[in-house]
Amino acid sequence: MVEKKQSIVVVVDGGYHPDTVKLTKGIPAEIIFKRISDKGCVDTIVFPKLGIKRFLPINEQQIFSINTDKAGEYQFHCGMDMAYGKVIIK
Ligand SMILES: [Cu+2]
Repeated sequence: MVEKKQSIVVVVDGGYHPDTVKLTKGIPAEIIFKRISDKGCVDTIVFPKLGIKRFLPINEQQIFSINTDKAGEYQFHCGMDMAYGKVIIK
């Protein structure tokens, strides 16, 4: 059996690019957030349903491991709830 892993980079520059991350259920996944701009208030990222709130240092990669055992949708947003993205697991 081949060990597979999903790895998606999201660039943060005042918004999220891409703002929708699609993951395949059951395959280990990581999302790498890379903030490249100090525009706006995207220095903090929040995944409300997952209880995650993390600072994104500028020009550094922050890796989030995502549990893909269950299908679902997880919204994420900036520290002030203004910029949005979502993770879809299916
Ligand atoms: Cu904001």
